[in-house]
Amino acid sequence: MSYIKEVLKEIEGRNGEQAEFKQAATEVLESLEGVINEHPEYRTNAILERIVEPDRQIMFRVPWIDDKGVAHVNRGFRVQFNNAIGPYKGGLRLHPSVNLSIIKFLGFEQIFKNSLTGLPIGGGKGGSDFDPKGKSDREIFEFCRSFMTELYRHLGADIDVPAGDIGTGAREIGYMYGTYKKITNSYEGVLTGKSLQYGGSLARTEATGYGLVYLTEEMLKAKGQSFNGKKVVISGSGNVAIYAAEKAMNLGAKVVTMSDSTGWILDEAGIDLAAIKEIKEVKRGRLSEYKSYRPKSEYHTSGRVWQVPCDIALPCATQNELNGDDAATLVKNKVTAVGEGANMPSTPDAMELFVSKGVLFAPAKAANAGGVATSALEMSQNSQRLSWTFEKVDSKLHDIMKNIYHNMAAAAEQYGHKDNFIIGANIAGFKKVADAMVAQGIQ
Ligand code: NDP
Ligand code: 2IT
Repeated sequence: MSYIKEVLKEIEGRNGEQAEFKQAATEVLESLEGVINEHPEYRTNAILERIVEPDRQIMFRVPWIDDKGVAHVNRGFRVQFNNAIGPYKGGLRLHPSVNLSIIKFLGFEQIFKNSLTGLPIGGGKGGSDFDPKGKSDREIFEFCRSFMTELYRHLGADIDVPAGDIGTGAREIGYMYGTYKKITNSYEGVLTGKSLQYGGSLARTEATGYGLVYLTEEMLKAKGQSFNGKKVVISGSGNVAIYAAEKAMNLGAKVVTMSDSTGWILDEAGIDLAAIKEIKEVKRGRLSEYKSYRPKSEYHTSGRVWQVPCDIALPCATQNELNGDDAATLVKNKVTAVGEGANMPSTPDAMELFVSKGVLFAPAKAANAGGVATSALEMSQNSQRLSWTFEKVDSKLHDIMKNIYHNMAAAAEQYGHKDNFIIGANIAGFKKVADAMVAQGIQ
C-alpha cells in the first residue's frame, strides 16, 4: 500500500466521525503523490502521520448568562494544529454548527494556507457552537468574556494568535481582546482583526474579499481574461462576500447575487453594495430587507445562487455549499472561473468536475489566504508598534496574492498537473511545512 493510502486509512480509523476533517485531509493527501515520491525523507520522518494529528486540541465549557438571567453553556474549541513555521494562527468561528470535525478541518486547511502566504505563521483554528444571531450586545460581551477567560492561557503573541471567522467580527475581537488584556495585564498583538484604535490594521476588513479577487484576477490574466465586463455570482453576504463584491465591482464586473442562510437575492442591474453594507454591517439584518432598497430585485428562499448564469462564481459563505449538481449547472451555463472565498465551499465531486471541464478553479487555501496574510501584517505592525497606510497594506496584500497564484501554478506544472491549482496549492503549501518539520526533527 502506498504511504499516502496507509495514512488515509489511519485517519479513517482514528477520526471515523469527523466527516469534514476527513474530506479536507483526503483532498490534501491525495494530491501529494509527486512530492512524496520525490522526498523519501518525508516518510522516514513520518511527516504525513504528524501533519494530520494536531499538536493539541483544547475543548472547554463556556458558561454565560442571557438578558433574562438564564444561564447557558456552550462548548469552546481551539485546535493548535501545527507550528512548524510560526505561531498557531487562524480564526474563531461562532456558529451553532461548530464541532470538533469542523474546527479540525479548518485548522488543517490553515496550515497550508498560511504557508502559501510566505509569512511565518502556523496553523490553528477555534470557535464555539454559540449562535450570535439575535443576541444583545451584552450577551455577546458575556459570551466573549467567558470564552476568553478560558482560552487566554493557551494564547500569546508568539504562541497562538486567533482572529475572526464566521460570526466573529471586530465587535467580538474587541471584547475578547479586552478580556485578555484585563486578565494578563499585557498589551500584545494576541488577536488580529482588531479595530484601528487599538492595534488593528488598515485593510484587514477588506483583505479576504479583496485578496480573493486579486488572486482570481491573476488566474484570469494568465489566460488573457479579466473581471472587466464579467457577470459574477457570489454566495454569502458577510465579511468575505461583501469585500469580494466590492473589489470585483471596482474591476468592472457586475455582481448579481448574494445570499444568507435564509435566502438569496438576484439583482440583474448589479447589487447595491451600500444597501448590503447597511443591512449586514450596520443593522445586522437579513437579506430579505434588500427588496425595500431595490424593488426590482428578486428575493428567493428556495433554489441556489449557482443556477444564475455567470462568467465567474465566488462561493463566500461556508463549507460544502456548492455541490456536484451546482457545479454541473455552472458548467452548463459556461462559467469560466471559480474562486473559493469560503473554506472548502466546493464538494469533492464539484471540484473534480470543474477541473475536468477546464474551468479555472482557485481553491480556498490559496484564494482566501489574503485575510490571514493581512493578519500576519497586523502582527508585524503590532511588533513594530507602527501602523502602515491602507495603500501600503493593500499593495503588500496584492503582491502576496499574485505570488500565491504563481507559486501554485508553478507547482502544478512542475508535478505534471498544469492548471490544476488544487494540486498546485496543496503541494506548494505542504512542502515548506514538511521541510521545516524534517529540519526540526521528530517532535
Ligand atoms: P460572516 O459571518 O461575516 O458571514 C458568513 C456569511 O455566510 C453570512 O452571509 C452567513 O449567513 C452565510 N452562512 C454562514 N453559514 C451558513 C450556512 N451554514 N448556510 C448558509 N449560509 C451561511 O463570515 P465570513 O464572511 O468571515 O466567512 C465566510 C467564509 O469565509 C467562511 O467559510 C470562513 O471560514 C471563510 N474565511 C473567512 C476569512 C475572514 O477573514 N473572515 C478568511 C478566510 C476564509 P447568515 O448571516 O444567515 O448566517
Ligand atoms: O480562514 C481564515 O483564514 C480566517 N478566518 C482568517 C484567519 C486569520 O488569522 O486572520
